[in-house]
Amino acid sequence: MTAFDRPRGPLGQVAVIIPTYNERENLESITGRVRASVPDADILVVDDNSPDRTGEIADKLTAADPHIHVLHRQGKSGLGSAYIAGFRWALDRGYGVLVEMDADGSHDPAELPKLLTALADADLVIGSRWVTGGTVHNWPRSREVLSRGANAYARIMLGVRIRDVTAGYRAYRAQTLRKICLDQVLSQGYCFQIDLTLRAIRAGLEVTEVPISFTERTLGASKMSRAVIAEALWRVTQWGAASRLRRGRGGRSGHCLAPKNQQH
Ligand SMILES: Nc1nc2c(ncn2[C@@H]2O[C@H](COP(=O)(O)OP(=O)(O)OP(=O)(O)O)[C@@H](O)[C@H]2O)c(=O)[nH]1
Ligand SMILES: [Mg+2]
Repeated sequence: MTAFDRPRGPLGQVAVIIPTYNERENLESITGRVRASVPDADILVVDDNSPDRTGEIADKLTAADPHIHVLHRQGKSGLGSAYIAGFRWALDRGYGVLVEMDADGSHDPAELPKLLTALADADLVIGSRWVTGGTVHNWPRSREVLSRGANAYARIMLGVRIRDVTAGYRAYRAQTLRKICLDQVLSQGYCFQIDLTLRAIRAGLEVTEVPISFTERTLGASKMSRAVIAEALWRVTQWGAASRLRRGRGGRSGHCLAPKNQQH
């Protein structure tokens, strides 16, 4: 039986995790759009004490709607650690599906039902810009080159078939996150997405891409930086070299092998 044929249980309750750092212009709109698109889903905002007081807006939304929750953290600790904190919150409360979504409107909540439908036959669904049917709006040529280049490099170095391994619009089954050793994940920026994809693939899980329409933010500032790019480049190179070395020695990937803590 292949991973694809393996029967999977019902999806269960959905938690949409939205990390925020200085997203006050965007938060109310994105939560409203999620609520309209998938009314049964709950939302968890993970705010890192945003100086623009996004956290206060999250508190107001939480007070007005029992489907919206907020996790306040003390200070900016990175996208990866915000998602891990959000995953733990949702896993502890028994949610069956955990969704990653940016606050800036790049990920269209109207496309969430498509991701959830695909999750019926998968362990992780990635909303992909770079499969047939995927589109990107309002990106300068330089961002497209960067994203396509990063994906090509990751595919070659890591030997994965995923077209958009850095994508941040995703739906995980809770069981997937339980299997992939979250406590070992140290990656932060785009690399966090690559790291979790690689762990899912190496755990023998089914990872599927569905095309999405991605739109660059119109409000607020990007948190993308040279450090984020450098982290991804460095870690992907390390992981690629380590897996080549393992293959050369006839080693095998085990349940929790990928990517090992000491390789970060
Ligand atoms: N809690 C938390 N959220 C963060 C942090 N860094 C980024 N975010 C949020 O993560 C999401 C993605 O960040 P963006 O700045 O949009 O980064 P990006 O989408 O990779 O880059 P752009 O395409 O330029 O927008 C947004 O909702 C941010 O507010 C952080 O350190 N902590
Ligand atoms: Mg963004």
